Amino acid sequence: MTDSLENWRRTHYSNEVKKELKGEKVLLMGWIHEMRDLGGIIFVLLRDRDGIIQITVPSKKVSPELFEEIKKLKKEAVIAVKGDVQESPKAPNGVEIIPEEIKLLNESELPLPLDTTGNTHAEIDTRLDSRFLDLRKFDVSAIFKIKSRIFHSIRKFLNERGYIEINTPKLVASATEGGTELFPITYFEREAFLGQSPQLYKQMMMASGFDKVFEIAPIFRAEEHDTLRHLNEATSIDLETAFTDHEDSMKILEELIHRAIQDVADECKEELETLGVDLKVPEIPFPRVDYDEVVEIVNSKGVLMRYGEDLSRAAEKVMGEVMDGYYFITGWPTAIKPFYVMPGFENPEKSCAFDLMYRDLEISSGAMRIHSYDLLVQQMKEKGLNPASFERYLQAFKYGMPPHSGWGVGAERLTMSVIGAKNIRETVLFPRDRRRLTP
Ligand code: AMO
Repeated sequence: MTDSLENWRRTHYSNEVKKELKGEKVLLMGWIHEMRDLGGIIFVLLRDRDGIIQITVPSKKVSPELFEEIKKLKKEAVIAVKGDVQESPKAPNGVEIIPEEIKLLNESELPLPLDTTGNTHAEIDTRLDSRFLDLRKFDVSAIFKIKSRIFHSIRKFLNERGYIEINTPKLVASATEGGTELFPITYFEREAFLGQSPQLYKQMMMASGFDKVFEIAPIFRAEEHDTLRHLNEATSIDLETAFTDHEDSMKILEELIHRAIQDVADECKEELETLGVDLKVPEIPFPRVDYDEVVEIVNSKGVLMRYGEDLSRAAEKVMGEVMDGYYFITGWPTAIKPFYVMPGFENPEKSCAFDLMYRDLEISSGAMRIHSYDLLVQQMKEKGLNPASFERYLQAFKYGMPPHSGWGVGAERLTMSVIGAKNIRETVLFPRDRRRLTP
């Protein structure tokens, strides 16, 4: 089983083998999904990334050696098969392969720790423990094909708009989103942290003159709570644009979400069908609900929310019942938003910050930022932060910082909203949560 692959090169994925290839020779590679040995005939279901194909082995049509070799194959073994395409109305895709040669590339131990057919229900923890096996199921891999399409679509959209993709450090010296949710690490003889957000870096890039930047990268949050919406390592899609305000940032965000969902609807039809998702492309502009109105709505539904409080879980649920789909919450009190958020121009108590929600789930936060050095230092002090520990960041505000705005979208939460997942862990290959650090 350590033979070379010489003369064994894949010609097709299973879903590419169609009736039009009738009579042609093909070479496929994959895993044994199921074996049905009916004595004189064996049916092998070969699974690859994109589907399942039937290999039909009638004892009368293949050599006795090949028949015996195939008979010995076991579930989830890795094989390559060369053969002829034949029409077969009862087989998946209406075709089957009559094998000429088979190569066993590797065996699989049995029993499997997880059923790969999906016929036996498994709890999420069992599935995550053997995630590579879990990912062999089409309803699981479909999620990641969709997530990949979302990233592709976002990159394409932002490239078209002239955004520059950047990479910023994930080993950092200070907090950005309020000091309690950091993972401390040892950085030689100093203390450092895993980055919670590229916030300070993307803002410094505005002082560089890059004008329009985005980054897709991990963020680390030492959240103690174990919920269906929080991860300790998530993927953030961050964007920052110079010479713009929060209204501009909301506009580009809704256009981007609209485009990503449109692309998924157009290009992931099979995956959506596998997941049973009837995806509706949301209309833009998304509704804007002022924070004051949110407080009123929540209280009117019997859930207590005082002015100046963030949305509790119960408040989010109320909003999710009232607002179906994507909507912005605007006009947040300055007091509960991070130090870099611009206070309102008419009423400084109400900030230039917004959140994008999908029903009861927060997908994104963003704002126009403070670009005045003095105001920024004042806001830091008001939030109990020490400006001295932000010296290198603050420097960028002394030498020509343009007005700017931006946002951060949680890629997993966005994916959840697209596929209707209830648990964020479904949208991460190897989730990091309060209890899970392996695999
Ligand atoms: P915020 O902290 O709201 O804002 O994060 C932005 C978005 O990131 C996602 N997110 C998470 N997803 C899963 N698990 C988590 N623990 C988690 N934490 C955050 C959410 C959230 O809306 N610097 C600002 C953004 C900006 O203003 O540009 C920030 O980090 O979808």
